[in-house]
Amino acid sequence: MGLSVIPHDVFVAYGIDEALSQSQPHGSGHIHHTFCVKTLERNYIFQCINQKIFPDVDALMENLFHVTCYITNCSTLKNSTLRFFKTINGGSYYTDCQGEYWRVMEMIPYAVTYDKALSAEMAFEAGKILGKFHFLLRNFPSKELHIILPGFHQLEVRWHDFILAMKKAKPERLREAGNLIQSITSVSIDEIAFSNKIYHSATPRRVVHNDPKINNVLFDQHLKGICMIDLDTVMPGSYLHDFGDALRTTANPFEEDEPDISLIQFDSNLLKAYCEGYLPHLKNVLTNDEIDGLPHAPAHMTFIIGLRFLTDYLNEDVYFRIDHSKHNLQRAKAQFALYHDFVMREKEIKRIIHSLIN
Ligand code: GN1
Ligand code: MG
Repeated sequence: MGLSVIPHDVFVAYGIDEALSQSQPHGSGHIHHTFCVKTLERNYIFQCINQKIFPDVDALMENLFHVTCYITNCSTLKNSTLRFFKTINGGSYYTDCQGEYWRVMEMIPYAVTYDKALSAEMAFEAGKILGKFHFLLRNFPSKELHIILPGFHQLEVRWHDFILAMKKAKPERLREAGNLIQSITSVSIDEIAFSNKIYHSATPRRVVHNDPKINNVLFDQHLKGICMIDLDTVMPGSYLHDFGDALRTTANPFEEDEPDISLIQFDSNLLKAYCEGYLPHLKNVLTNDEIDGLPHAPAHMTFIIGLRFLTDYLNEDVYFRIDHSKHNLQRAKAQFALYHDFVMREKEIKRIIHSLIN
């Protein structure tokens, strides 16, 4: 999908005058094509949905309208969530003449996303926004949500995909990834056990974001958090996945694909600030099982995402958008370096969490 412009009929479907608007590509997501469209009255985000990853667009958009309307109804704050527009025919999305699916949402004025936390204050804000999101959705009727991507964070499923990818991979890709594959195989058993505990034990099913990385938090011009964005993966799941994925990115002062892996370490000030923002909202909601799982959650989610990048490298980059042929391998190496640091310093993480919860 090499998309650089929005087709004319999309503007018509949403009743927006193309001649009086300016559009340009927007954001750094790996999945959809996103544009910012500025008009005289209002600015919009237009998104072309990746159908390979989200084939059931009706279910996806139903979830999005359901969750965003629910949040809007229970929050008194302005911009507490995204606002999607319907087409002039009342549709939740539009299919263009090429068969691509488009959705349109309001662009919140002066709101920005960042790929990294620039300060502890920003990490705190990001934590606060996820905490509020979880808190507002704590009584949402989760059975009413469609399961958009089954087993999304289930490591057994991801590991199975990885084994298949290894079997089918080109020899040079296997060779390039050889050392990394060796280094993760020995720890996979523990991670799969942790994942199974989340999926099969008493850990409650919650309504969670499933992709709460730092660049899915919207900030205002004073770097105050506004709301969570990219709600495609909101599904019943575990707080541990969200907490872990948020720290995978927010506590990491390096890029997700940092090429010099010898530098990669998480920053405990960022991690602490995130927890200070997040935990107060959930203190009385979390079960003991969930609290026990929190210190390992960042390592666990980093392992899962690293494995998905590696699998995609072996599969010749069919899932994540890449900038160069070894991009997914570079991402995987960076994620596993971060994983090892999280594991090595887990006691430090536990101390921070417990100092805030007890
Ligand atoms: C993808 O859509 P985007 O780029 O925010 C992926 C997440 C990964 C992330 C890694 C639906 O997120 O699961 O954590 O890349 N989303 C999907 O940056 O697979
Ligand atoms: Mg996403």
